[in-house]
Amino acid sequence: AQMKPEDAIKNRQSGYTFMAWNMGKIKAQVVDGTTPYNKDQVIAAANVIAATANSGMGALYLPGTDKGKGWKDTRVKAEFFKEQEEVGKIAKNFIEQANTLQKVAMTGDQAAIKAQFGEMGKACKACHDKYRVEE
Ligand code: ASC
Repeated sequence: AQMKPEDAIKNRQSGYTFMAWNMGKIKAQVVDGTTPYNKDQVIAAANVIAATANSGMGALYLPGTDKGKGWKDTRVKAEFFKEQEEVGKIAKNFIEQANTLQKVAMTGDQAAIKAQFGEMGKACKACHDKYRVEE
């Protein structure tokens, strides 16, 4: 049974929201220093991001999920569905960067985690710049 378009949209948005919350934890601990660094918490956050990135979210971009009930329901541009090759490259890079962050998190090297977090952020931004409707 095919998922309803609105459920696919909800699922993918949940994935991005949960990743963003976990990115925020890493940012606070290793980039901004507003929260004390806790190795286990950063590993846990990196694990969530990597697991979500590897979960096959591409399957949630079903036909009919380009507009939902209107732009208020999804911010993905129509081009995303037409540029499969470019989207695939961006997604693959994001997955690689998330997997690398997970490995680096386990070392506990805060400078290296910060650098890799930045690299992963660039991968997030690559998709936003091309395919996210700005509010
Ligand atoms: C985050 C978040 C994003 C990315 C992006 C990186 O924490 O919510 O969408 O990082 O800002 O450029």
